[in-house]
Amino acid sequence: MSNSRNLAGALQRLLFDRQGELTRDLLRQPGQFGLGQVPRRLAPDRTTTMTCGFCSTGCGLSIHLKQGQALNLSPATDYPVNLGMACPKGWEALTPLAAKDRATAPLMRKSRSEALVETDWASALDCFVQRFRQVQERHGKGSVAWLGTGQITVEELALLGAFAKFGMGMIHGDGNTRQCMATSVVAYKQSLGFDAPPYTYADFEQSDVLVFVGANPCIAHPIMWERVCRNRKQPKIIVIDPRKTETAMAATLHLPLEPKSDLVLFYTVTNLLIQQGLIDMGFIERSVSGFEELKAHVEAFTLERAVSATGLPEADILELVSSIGQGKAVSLWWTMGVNQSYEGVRVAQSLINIALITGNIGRPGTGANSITGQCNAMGSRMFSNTTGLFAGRDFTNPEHRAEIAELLSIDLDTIPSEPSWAYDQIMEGINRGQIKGLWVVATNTAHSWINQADAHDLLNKLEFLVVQDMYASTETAAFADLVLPAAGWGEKEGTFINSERRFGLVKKVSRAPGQALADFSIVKLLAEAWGVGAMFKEWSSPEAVFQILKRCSRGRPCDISGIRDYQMLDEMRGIQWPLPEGQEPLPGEERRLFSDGRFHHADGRARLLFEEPRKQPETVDKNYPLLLLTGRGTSSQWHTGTRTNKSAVLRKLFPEDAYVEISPKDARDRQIGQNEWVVVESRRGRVLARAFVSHVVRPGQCFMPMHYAKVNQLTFAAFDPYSRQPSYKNCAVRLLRKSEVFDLE
Ligand SMILES: Nc1nc2c(c(=O)[nH]1)N[C@H]1C(S)=C(S)[C@@H](COP(=O)(O)OP(=O)(O)OC[C@H]3O[C@@H](n4cnc5c(=O)[nH]c(N)nc54)[C@H](O)[C@@H]3O)O[C@H]1N2
Ligand SMILES: Nc1nc2c(c(=O)[nH]1)N[C@H]1C(S)=C(S)[C@@H](COP(=O)(O)OP(=O)(O)OC[C@H]3O[C@@H](n4cnc5c(=O)[nH]c(N)nc54)[C@H](O)[C@@H]3O)O[C@H]1N2
Ligand code: SF4
Ligand SMILES: [Mo]
Repeated sequence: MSNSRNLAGALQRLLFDRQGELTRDLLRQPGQFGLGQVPRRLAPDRTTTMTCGFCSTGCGLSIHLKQGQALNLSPATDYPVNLGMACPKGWEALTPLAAKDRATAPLMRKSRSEALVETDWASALDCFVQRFRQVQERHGKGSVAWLGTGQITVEELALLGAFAKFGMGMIHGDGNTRQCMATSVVAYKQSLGFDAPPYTYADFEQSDVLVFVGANPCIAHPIMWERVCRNRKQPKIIVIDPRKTETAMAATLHLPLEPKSDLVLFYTVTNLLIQQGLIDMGFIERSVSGFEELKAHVEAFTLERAVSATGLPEADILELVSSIGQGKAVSLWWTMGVNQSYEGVRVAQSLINIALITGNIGRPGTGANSITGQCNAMGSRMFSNTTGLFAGRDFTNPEHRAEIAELLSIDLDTIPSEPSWAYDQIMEGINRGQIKGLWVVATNTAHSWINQADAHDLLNKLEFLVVQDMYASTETAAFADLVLPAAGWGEKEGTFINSERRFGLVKKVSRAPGQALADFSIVKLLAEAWGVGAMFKEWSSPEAVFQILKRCSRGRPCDISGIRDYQMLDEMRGIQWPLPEGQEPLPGEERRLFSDGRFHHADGRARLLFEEPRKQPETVDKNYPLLLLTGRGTSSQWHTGTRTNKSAVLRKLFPEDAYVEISPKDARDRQIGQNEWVVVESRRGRVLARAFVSHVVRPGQCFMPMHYAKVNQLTFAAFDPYSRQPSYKNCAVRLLRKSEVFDLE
């Protein structure tokens, strides 16, 4: 093996860190690894608290250990996020670790026509290096790209991003956070000067008016919703969602607007707030720029126009205006109903504008607040080295590149001067033959990417595809030439950043099965095998990387130089960024941003940004008369189901078969009965689902949860032009009774 000397060196060094011990043993005796070893940091029988590995709420879970191994868990009562609560996924977080289909050894195939066969790590590393090098030699360094995630630790993301770009010479890498948070990132950057969600969860309890736009926290962020329920001010809760979701049912006012009419609605609200003098001129003069331009822009958005575009009653729109205008502490929250749209950035900014002109930012109970999705999407936004350079820097900025070269002691030339392509551009690059090799880490592209008919063809077009996952059974692994078995949450150490910017610790409380390794160890070994181990000498353990990232963050808005180490994070029950050196946090404290009315643009002012609404990319017509919305179905299902489908308890809490919510009227018109199998068809594909007839959706619309594999065979690939986030929430479909369709496979 050509890199054997380097690898031997890596093994020696890895000997000294916890994950390294595991790695070394594995390479000597593939398949021989047992469960005997106790993680060093933990005393054998006790309870330890760590952050949940599903959603971005970032609840603290107390893991009860026996001989150092997790036995079971309960929600931590002293964690400032969840205060003793957890949703079903949190309670069941340990179960997927023991699933039968865990990837326990690397798998490799020589050609696409052959099956994947088990191999050892040494051969797998060699294969990775040889095949990607071949692709780069033939097609250039930039012909290999990676797709990452918001579900591995900050330290793993940073190491992966540094190795891929500075070590392997890749230019393009992106992550599933593009499907999810790109819109918020761009909206905040343009408006506030930095990707800085300003809130803390205490704001849920301190608002007197909460407006949720395209967000269903009862299902997607249940513990955030519990925090809303703890609000003692009898707040007004306004939910703006085409569907009467669980959250809408619990609201004081539900505005079931026509899908994608949000921009017209919020420009109208802005216009009426200005006309009625319900704005904070003092704050605008001190802290905001672009007010006169915004005022002129929204004049055309009259109440009549909003009624016609949204289908909402005039009185409800006026109530929304007066609630926002007269509320003392108003908070505006949004999630995927805003972000996953062809004009998501401008919709998010229309909410930021409203918060700014009414002075609802920087005070308790206020804010223009994007709720994040995955456990570490916020880490991916700041430290994945994909679109942005470490700690919110730009690849195109020569000063930023020079700073990072110095901070990491690497050659300036290794840092690309162009930003990565976005996910869709990488997919398009595969289509054009510019991307020939792809490394997919902790995301399930073949299920979750928009318009699967294309996505599957594209994965097949690649010369070499590596999938690094906890399970070898994912839809994406089925396309892979090489599968690298990864440890999961609970089997490794590091940090996640939650929605309110809180770093929380993840600990190793369970042994990964077979030869599975932490993503951190896998990337370290790959760096050694690639011949760039020296570049990552200082990156010796997750905690060492945390120290490097502290250095990179110093002086930036996300400065964490005041967090001493993991122990401090543990003792403080997580710490929110920023925490510059010299600032001492109080245990369990909650901090929000912008209390001084200064933003991150050079002039300290926030910008009001706006644009004419765009046309929907695919509208309904005679042939495809229903608008399909997609999203989260139940609080016990997580995305593509690789983890939650493994729990018998969770499986009891969600329907086994794919289903489509349709209105009683549409069911009647088509003579479709409750629970009947129907065919949902778009211009791109056909999917079987059970009809769930319910008043949750309005006539003319239907809804499918994203957790069932075929949903994205229907979706239409349209993107926001600024964030390049996919517009998952609108495409045209028709519904047929199964008996009307004969040629289904
Ligand atoms: N149980 C569970 N929880 C999760 C996840 C999970 O898979 N399962 N995933 C996590 C992740 S990564 C994310 S990103 C979040 C997502 O969390 P949410 O965004 O809250 O969930 P979604 O169901 O995707 O979308 C929210 C709502 O947007 C509405 N919507 C659709 N179109 C429009 C529109 O045009 N305008 C408006 N105003 N609303 C619209 C939909 O009807 C839907 O109810 O959830 C996180 N939490
Ligand atoms: N139609 C439609 N499609 C959507 C959405 C929608 O609303 N509608 N929502 C989009 C959104 S917001 C998101 S975030 C995406 C999510 O889409 P994905 O990221 O594809 O979904 P997951 O099922 O979370 O995939 C994570 C993968 O990582 C693996 N994994 C988990 N932990 C680890 C680990 O520690 N290491 C490694 N190496 N692997 C690990 C899991 O087994 C799984 O295969 O879906 C998007 N797709
Ligand atoms: S709300 Fe999110 S973080 Fe909390 S237990 Fe549930 S999945 Fe985990
Ligand atoms: Mo997401």
